Amino acid sequence: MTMFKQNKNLLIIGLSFCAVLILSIRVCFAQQNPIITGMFLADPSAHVWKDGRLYIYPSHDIAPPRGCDLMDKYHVFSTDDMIHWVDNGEILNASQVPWGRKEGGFMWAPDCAYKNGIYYFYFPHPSGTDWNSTWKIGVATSTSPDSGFKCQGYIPGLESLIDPQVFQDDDGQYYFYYGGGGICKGGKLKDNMMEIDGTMQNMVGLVDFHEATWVFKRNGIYYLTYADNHSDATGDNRMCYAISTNPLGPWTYKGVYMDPTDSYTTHGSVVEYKGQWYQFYHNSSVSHYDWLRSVCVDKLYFNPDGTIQKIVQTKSIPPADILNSYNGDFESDLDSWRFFEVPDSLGSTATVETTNVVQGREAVKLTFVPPDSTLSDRALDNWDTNVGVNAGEKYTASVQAMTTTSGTLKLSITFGFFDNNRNVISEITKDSTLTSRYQTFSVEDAAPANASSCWIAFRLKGENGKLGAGTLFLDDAKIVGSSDTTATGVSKQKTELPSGYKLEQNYPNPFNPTTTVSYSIPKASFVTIKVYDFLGREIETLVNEEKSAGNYKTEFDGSKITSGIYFDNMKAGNFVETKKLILLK
Ligand code: FUB
Repeated sequence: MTMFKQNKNLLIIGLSFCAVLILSIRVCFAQQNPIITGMFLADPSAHVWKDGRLYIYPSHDIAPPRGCDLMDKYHVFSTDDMIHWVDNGEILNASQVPWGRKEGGFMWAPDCAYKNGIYYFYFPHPSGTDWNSTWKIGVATSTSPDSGFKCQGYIPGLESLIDPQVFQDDDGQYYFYYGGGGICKGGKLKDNMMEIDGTMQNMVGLVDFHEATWVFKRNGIYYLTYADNHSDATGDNRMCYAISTNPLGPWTYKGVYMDPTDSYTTHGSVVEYKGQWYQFYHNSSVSHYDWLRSVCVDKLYFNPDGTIQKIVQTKSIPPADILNSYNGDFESDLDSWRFFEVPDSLGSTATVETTNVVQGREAVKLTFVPPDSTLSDRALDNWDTNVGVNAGEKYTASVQAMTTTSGTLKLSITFGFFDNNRNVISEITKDSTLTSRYQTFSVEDAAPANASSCWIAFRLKGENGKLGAGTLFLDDAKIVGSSDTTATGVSKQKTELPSGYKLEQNYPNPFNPTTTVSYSIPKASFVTIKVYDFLGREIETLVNEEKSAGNYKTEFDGSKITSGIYFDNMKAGNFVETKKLILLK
């Protein structure tokens, strides 16, 4: 939020598969950051509930990344191994808050507490158009940690502050903390968990407090962690902490224990799970925007005297894996792609992040800094490909594309034809505005009389002065001919639509290491296909997007997991189907 920079004192301020145990499977994935890349999330509050799972309650960043005003919902995620994370779905939306500001948005850092069979979800949300002076701390309750939350109202009598947190002491007493813009307060919660017992007190002894209060207890010591006021040279927040022998202080400042990430804000939670302490936090390593953040976790260690060791922020997930989490494989009917670096003389840089596009294994990510408003030889092009065409026939060149900077960038597709001597005899270019979801973009053209082959190129276009950088994700590129007598390398156009939903048995099966999953949908639907191991742990999302009616296929790559039985599960509307996959190495 630029407003943060302008005034520090502003108030910021399973699936249950009944599978018979046939083979012993060990999943070999290692934890990498960010832990969730399919959506932008920040401010993770972590808790271990009575079912033995660890849950995080983050806030949800929304594109375009102009600040925190668009944040309008909360999702819950959970794990039982710190590696496989399940999105348990949306639990609350700004539109469901009866007393909330009419414009919505501003669903900032939340927390959750459990007492006597009820989960209490605390969230900061303004009650008026003047958001900065009308914050309230809402309370929604449910009997489940990840669904069924209903707004009950807000905690009465509080100041307009943010970032609520609830801590339960060993004697069962619950404490409520919140704060921002230099003020941090705490107090006891009444038995009803929705009112303060007595008065809120200033948390005395904190140094350079900014926001993001989190209190926990270890070996009789109370710890209060928080974000400081951007005092690092980069201007980004650091995580600090203070300790006390009393849950409401006074506190003794102990210093910075986490350096800034690559994001302007920092906000985290500390939790012990299965004998290991963890620090949850966010960074901007996927988007490179301060306000499109991603949730991370790292181990937290204590010295013998109880002080906290500096958090080592593990490296971000490799680009190829980020690409997989967006949309799976690059199913191109084309081959022999080549890439262009933007010449330095233009003052721009472009990078292509993919392991092996030529063999069609990954989606393609192009990053441009800054985006260029002109068309020239950059981006992704398969100029070298000799996709044969029939003179006079109509062809459709298409690709699925998305950007994380919705609405401000354009995808430019150029589709052209060569003659026998590889002279360009025609080309057309179409620009379309990109969104943060994959959409299919296409260009149609008829092959001229002397055409012998065609090519397609994709470029990212920005509007100069509007944005400093951009990222383009591409998947599923095709050139499709309109007749049945298509030439080499060009697919036939399909006209028959499926009559029902169907998830086909994968082929081959058993497989090693890749297999193709085919599916059909009779009408436009949001389709999710996920792969699970036989204990119901999610291994990979193959499809998670709106699809138009048609027959599709996607590939599952088992090269990173061990032999065994897995399941792919498809959901589309009310349709659900599961098939068994056997990986034999
Ligand atoms: O995510 C919105 C706000 O940014 C949080 O409430 C603050 O802690 C900061 O992370």
